Amino acid sequence: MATFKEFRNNIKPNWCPGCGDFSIQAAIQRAAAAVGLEPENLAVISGIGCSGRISGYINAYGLHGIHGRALPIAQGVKLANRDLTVIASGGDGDGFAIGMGHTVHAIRRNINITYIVMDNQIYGLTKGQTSPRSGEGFKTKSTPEGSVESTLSPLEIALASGATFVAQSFSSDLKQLTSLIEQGIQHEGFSLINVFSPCVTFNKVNTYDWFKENIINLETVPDYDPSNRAMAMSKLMETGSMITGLIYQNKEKKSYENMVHGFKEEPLAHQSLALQKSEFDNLVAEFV
Ligand SMILES: Cc1ncc(C[n+]2csc(CCOP(=O)(O)OP(=O)(O)O)c2C)c(N)n1
Ligand code: SF4
Repeated sequence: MATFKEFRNNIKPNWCPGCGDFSIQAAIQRAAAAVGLEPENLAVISGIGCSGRISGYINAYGLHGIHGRALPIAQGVKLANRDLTVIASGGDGDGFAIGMGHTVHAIRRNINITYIVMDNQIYGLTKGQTSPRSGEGFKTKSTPEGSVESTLSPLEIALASGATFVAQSFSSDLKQLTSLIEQGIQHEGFSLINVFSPCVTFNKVNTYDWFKENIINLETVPDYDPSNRAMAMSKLMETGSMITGLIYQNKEKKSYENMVHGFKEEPLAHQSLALQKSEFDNLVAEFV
């Protein structure tokens, strides 16, 4: 059985020292080993951003895709080969700005993949502009007077869109983060895990200390019930989405692959898709 070290490769991440993304890389490697995967069973599909580089830093199948398009690619991979465990990953800009349409529809489609958003509340790669997750009044080069737009609450949107697994964690809490990724992988359906991952270079507001002061771990909330969608929604609204832990899970709903008609047991990736010569000749005959 593979250990987490076997999910490492020899590529040195070029993230800034202290970037929250390092812990997410480690948590994915640990969770993959803990649920018994081998590197050849895992595909990590990412978008574009500092966070998007993660697919190159894990020893598994990987694809560093297009900005905002990690989910369409990841869903395609899973539908073509359901034998693979598929993790999609990217920044809050990637998933909640340009990619938000894909995020909402992937949530309601409920294909069995795990989506890990590395939420630093800023655009890191392009050197520090506001993202939809930036706080109101947040000053950047693109908003020198402070952002006047409302901060997006993607986890509330996820719940309203029929999500079956919603969780949130913090890069500094490797134990909780690893456990949530394990649960996300094992969940049947789409799992969304938003991870507060500080950008130490451009975000001087939402720092490690700021998160430590503002996060409420759901383990400390008496009688919290993650199977209760209304409770999950009200806790998110009450706390400005600052809760961490398993926020909501619906274990009853089947994943897309298990409900859609005509989905064959044999993954598409293993089927013989070549045309017979007679089928090819018939097709050509239609055009000549
Ligand atoms: C279609 C497209 N639009 C814009 C960009 C420029 N761009 C690259 S990364 C990025 C945002 C990065 O922020 P985020 O997704 O939050 O990731 P981070 O770098 O913070 O990890 C943008 C706007 C692009 N590469 N492609
Ligand atoms: S710019 Fe920010 S998000 Fe990008 S690697 Fe550096 S600390 Fe991480």
